[in-house]
This record gives sequence, structure tokens and C-alpha cells, in this order.
Amino acid sequence: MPLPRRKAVLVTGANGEMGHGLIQRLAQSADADVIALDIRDIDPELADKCAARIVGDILDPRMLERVVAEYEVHTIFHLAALLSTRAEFTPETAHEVNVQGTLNLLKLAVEQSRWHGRRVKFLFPSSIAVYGMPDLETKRGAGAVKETEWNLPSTMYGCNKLYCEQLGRYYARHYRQLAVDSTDAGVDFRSIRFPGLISAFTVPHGGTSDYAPEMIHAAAQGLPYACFVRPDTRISFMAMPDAIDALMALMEADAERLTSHVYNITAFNPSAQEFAELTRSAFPGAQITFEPDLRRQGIVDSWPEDVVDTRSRTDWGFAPKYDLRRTFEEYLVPNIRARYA
Ligand code: AKB
Repeated sequence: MPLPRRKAVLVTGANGEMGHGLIQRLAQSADADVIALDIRDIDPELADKCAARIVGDILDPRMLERVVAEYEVHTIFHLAALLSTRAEFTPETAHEVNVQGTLNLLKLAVEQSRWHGRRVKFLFPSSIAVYGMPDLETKRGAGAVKETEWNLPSTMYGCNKLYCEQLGRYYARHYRQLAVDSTDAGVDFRSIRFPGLISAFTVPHGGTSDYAPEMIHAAAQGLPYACFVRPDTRISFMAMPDAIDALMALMEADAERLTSHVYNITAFNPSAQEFAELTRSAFPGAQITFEPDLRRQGIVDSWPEDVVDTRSRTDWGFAPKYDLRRTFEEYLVPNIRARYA
């Protein structure tokens, strides 16, 4: 008789910004054990929220086999990735981690579904980095973009995310379509294209939308901050609690209501200047200067000013709680102040 295995939710990239928030939320609500997986030691803060903490590389198939030896995986939040700035320093490694890593987890989802006979929900955070505008004039003229527009990323990270969305759709709909015994792969792939995210509790590393969170975290610590984009730079952002809510809402959404595998979401899109002004009014001594790094600027300039998120609102009821004012007044400022007090 096979040993009974425990029902589990697997979270890769558990130590990352989104991993932190998501694991806290899953610990409150999930009816399954949470398995936290990361390449580095799992943050001790998450220890009591997870049934298992696994340190390992998603590129290592043996490590993934060990995970499923003990647990029956019903849901995967595949958060592990190398972000846009970091990926440009080592594009081939980024491709390995971002694409091969995702493929390994999709394969694990197929196998798990075959074991327990249910579809495995696969939640994949994609990004506004999948968009690519050729120049500023086009970006300004385009305004808010739909999921199907401007899918011409200029970064390795953006290419990886766009391709993995397609891989997810393939596994969900067309897997081994020519095989004599072809059956449903059992993968229920759902993806959100996130804007820049701002957390009060963690500071991001390796992204290009990092200027906004870096600015406010520096101000709260009384540190000077040289913003690496121009004051007029504009892309969409969202407070981390709304991002976590969105992931949970999409996970829980009725499959019949979903008309797509990929969804835009957004909450607000201030310019870097507006963000600096709000930061200065919350932290009056803030020393913020603008010293654009032309290369990173080029990446942010290729991302749209805004996105159309009607599809998310209609299909699964997306509605962010935090607009820009509430994000500052009720979420960022009190929590960041307490953090560095
Ligand atoms: C990055 O800057 O790479 C990420 C993203 C926009 O996906 N934060």
C-alpha cells in the first residue's frame, strides 16, 4: 500500500517579496499544508507558517522528486524568478531559471495530477515586462494597454515571462495533443501580469520597478536616495496586499468564469516625481535626487504607462483596495515607520 501523502500547496521563491506575503495569507486560510521552497535558507519568519521548508534549486529534478515523495501537491504558486535588471547581467542563467524552472514545475503538476486525479492549480506571476514599447512617444500615445497589445518585450525577463505564459496555456489545453493516449494534462494554469509592487515589509532586489519601493524605504531610514529613473517616468504599481489578494482571488475563481489564462491588473500609476513628493510629505527630511541610469531607464520606458484590467474585474472580481493615497497613508507609511523605528 502506498503511504498516504499530505495535501499540499507548493510555493517556490518563498523568500521573495511576494512569497512572504503569500505564505502569511495561505497559513491563515489554506486547508492544505504549505511547502516553502527556495534556493536560500527559508526566512525564519516563515518557519511556523509552513509544514515543510525546502532549500533547493528548481532546476534540480531530484529535489522536486523529494518534494512529491512526501506530499501530494494540489496547488502551485510558482514565484521563483530572476527579475528584469538581474536577468540582464546573466541572460542565459535567467533563461534557465525562469523558463526551464517553470517547465520543471509544469511537469511536476502533470505528474501530480495523474497521481491524485484532480487538476493542479498552477498560479504564475507574470509581469508588465512582457510589454515592449519601441520609444517614449509610442508609450505615451498608447496609454493603457490590453493583454494582447505590444507583446514585444525588450528584456530577457520579459521574454521569459511571455513564453512561460504560452507554455502554461499549452499545458492547460494542448499537452501531447498527438499522442494516441492523449488526455488532459490536469494543469489549470492561471497567470497575472503584475505591475511594480510595493511592500512595507520587504525591499525588492534585482527588479527595474524597484525605484519606488527603494525610495520610500530609504526615506524612512533617513538615507539619501538617488532615483535611477527620470522624474517623468510612469508605470503602474500596486500595494503588496492587493497583489496577494489578487493571487488568492484568481486561485479561488470558478474555472468556468475564466475566459483567459492571462490577466492584467493595476491599481495606480504615479510618475517617479509624484512618488517622490508623496514620500517627502510623509518623511519631510527625505533626501531624494534623480540620477537616471540610461540603461535601466530604457527598460522602464519600454513598459506601458498603464494597463487595461477589465478582463480581471469581469472574470474574477479583481478590485484593488488601495489607491495611491490609501497605499501611502494606511499601508506604507505606518508600517514602514514602525519597521525602522
Ligand atoms: C521587475 O522590475 O523586474 C519586476 C517586474 C515589473 O516584474 N518588479
